Amino acid sequence: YNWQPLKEYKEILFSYYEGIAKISINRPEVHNAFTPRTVAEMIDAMELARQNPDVGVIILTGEGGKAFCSGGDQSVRGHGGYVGEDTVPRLNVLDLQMQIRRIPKPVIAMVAGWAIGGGHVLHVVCDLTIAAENARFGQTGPKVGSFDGGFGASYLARIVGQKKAREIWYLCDQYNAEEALEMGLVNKVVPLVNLEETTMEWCRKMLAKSPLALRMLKSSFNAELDGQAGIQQLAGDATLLYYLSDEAKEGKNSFMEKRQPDFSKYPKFP
Ligand code: 1HA
Repeated sequence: YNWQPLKEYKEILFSYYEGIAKISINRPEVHNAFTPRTVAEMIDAMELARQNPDVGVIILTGEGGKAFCSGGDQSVRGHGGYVGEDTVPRLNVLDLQMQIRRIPKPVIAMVAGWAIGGGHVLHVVCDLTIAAENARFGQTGPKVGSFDGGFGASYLARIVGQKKAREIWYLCDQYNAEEALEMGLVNKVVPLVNLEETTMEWCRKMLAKSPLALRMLKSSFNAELDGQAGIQQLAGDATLLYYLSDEAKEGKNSFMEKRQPDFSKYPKFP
């Protein structure tokens, strides 16, 4: 695939090919562990992918074939969070998780090798996950002195069930691709050599579908778990659709033309 770079970063790669944006963590020497900078770059790229009208689907992945992401870089973990070049401790990966759920385009995790700790949660919050046969999944929080009780716990439990989610967090075991597939944690398992090809095939299938329908489905799937914020997202999409109607336009036009609106011809559906 002829991936075209969209923007240069230090710790990630961000590229584009035929409607698809790819965000790839580029720290293979530490199994793609993230620093505050890695996350800030991913947040920036994700926002650019959201704003880019040519992008319909986003792939989240890691370079090197040995890891998707091994979570927060423990070597920069300090007092109060992961400490960036500015010496300020941060947990900004939580913002990235929100962004992945909020972006009104499907985000698909392409997982080879380790998806561990905060890196595991990143694939969990993606819409879909395609795993290579060498993929390994797990949480490490209680082992390394951390926990993600947000989406990392509650949304994981929605996916694999309460018992399994508690097992994953309490025992910190690692699970292979087959086990992940069995518990509904991933959508498909393929040989490593076919990982990108299969992911691209899934992306193309989604790109051929109605973008508004996919958008409505994503906000609908999110709505219940996200509570008031989820309803806001779904309602925002309803407003978007309403703005496309002549009925809504009559309201705006009447205001601009300084006259009373005439909604009489619009149907009062049963
Ligand atoms: O929990 C949170 C958060 C919660 C709330 C809010 C925000 C959060 C943000 C983040 C996180 C977390 O991510 S906590 C969990 C952090 N991650 C981990 O505990 C995983 C650490 N890594 C491992 O357990 C293992 O590396 C591994 C099971 C993934 C792979 O083992 P393997 O194949 O034996 O490789 P290993 O030799 O351990 O790793 C290769 C190199 O990568 C090593 O460096 P080297 O000795 O060659 O110099 C290793 O130190 C480095 N590395 C791997 N993972 C990390 C890492 N370096 C820093 N941070 C890492 N996470």
